[in-house]
Amino acid sequence: MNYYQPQIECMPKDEMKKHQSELLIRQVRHVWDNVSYYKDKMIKANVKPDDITSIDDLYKLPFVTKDDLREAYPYGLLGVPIKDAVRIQSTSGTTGTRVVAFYTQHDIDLWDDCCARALAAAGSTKEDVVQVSYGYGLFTGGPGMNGGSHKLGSLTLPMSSGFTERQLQFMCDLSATVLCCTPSYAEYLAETIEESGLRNKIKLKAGIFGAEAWSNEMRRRIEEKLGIKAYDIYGLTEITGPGVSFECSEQTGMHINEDHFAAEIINPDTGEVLPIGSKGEIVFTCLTKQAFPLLRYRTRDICILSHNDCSCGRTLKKMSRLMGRSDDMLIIKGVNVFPSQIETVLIEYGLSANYQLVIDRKNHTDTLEVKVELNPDMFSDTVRAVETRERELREKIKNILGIDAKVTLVAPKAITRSEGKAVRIIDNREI
Ligand code: DLL
Repeated sequence: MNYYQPQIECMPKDEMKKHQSELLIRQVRHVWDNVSYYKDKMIKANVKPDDITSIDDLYKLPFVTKDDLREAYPYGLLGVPIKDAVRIQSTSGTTGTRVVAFYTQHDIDLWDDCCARALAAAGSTKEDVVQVSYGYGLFTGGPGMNGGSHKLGSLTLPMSSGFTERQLQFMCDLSATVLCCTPSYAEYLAETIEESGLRNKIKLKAGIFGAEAWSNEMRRRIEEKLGIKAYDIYGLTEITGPGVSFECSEQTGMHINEDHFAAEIINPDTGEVLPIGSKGEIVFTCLTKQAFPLLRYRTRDICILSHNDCSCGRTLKKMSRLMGRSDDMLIIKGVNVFPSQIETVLIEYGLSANYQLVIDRKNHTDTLEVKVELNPDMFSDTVRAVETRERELREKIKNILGIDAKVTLVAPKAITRSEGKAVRIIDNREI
């Protein structure tokens, strides 16, 4: 059995719009009646539930931001009585703010559905053995993909992250066919499999990797090393967890589960809604969630939305790979630096995505060191050749970002691998 739901995933675009409109009208009423924090925001913005008559009216509603979550912590945005909520999930967030999201059983059922669709789009069926190596517990990765895999009817291995030796033992012994984890952990597992000569013992055919930024080059490397097709999956705790959007076989962006989440792209500086195809911050509205029904949540994630025909037949809008965050901008020596800009320089130069940006402040001046691993085939280079590469990279970074960074090429695997999300920025400045 396959969990593909063509009646929703391939719904004609105008029908989906009508469906979203009905859901939004109901959801705004639910929030107005049950979330006084948001009702106050609506009153301040001079909007009433009756002003929302279709999905085209979404722009009239006020945004919810991380600051709102902080202010309303812990129960201020809860949309149901505590007795009706059955679960929390949480994240520390990139800025250290704790986010606590709530779920009713209905919310968990729809979340499982979203993750099951993601697994099905990657070719999984009930015949598969799905190894879930995202963290379990407060992090949404493990519980989300676990629920999706159950819904699909697949045999599920709830491994959580870490304990790499045990991961590989189960992967081989139980013939896992689908792997779910962060792309950086997938790459680490792939390297370990290669080194331990286990390649012909693994039966993986697909991987569903998300929760952090990764590039197409990294995808190719993982696919090659593991002999699989690697799919991207996106989501965030505030909105539900993994499964907000997922890739299909075309691998040209992630289809959004639009029957549960309405997406908009805005200018992150002005909040203005931008036309489809523009690059900007993606904003989500939960159309069906009961316990944590965020409306117009500003994700800070930068991407592009598209609504072209897809060869897989799905009509759901797609979001591109993330192109950075509007809040991960570093200010180094007064210059705005996005880590993704540096990553692009490194990858275009043919290096791996295993890098770290180390920022220090000495004598009131910021310094940036870019540490990046050499590819194994470059490792035998002479010291002189390595120095030349470092100099070339330094120039490229200076040309693109306008700042002088020390570039240090280190041995393959010298940068500590993470079992969850990769740690790319070490900011030692005391500000
Ligand atoms: O990372 C949920 C998740 C788990 C998604 C497993 C996919 C797989 P949070 O910890 O709340 O939730 O972090 C959410 O992670 O706003 C993005 O900045 C980033 N992120 C998530 N998926 C991707 C992705 C989970 N596919 C934050 N590519 C989001 C790039 C991603 N960044």
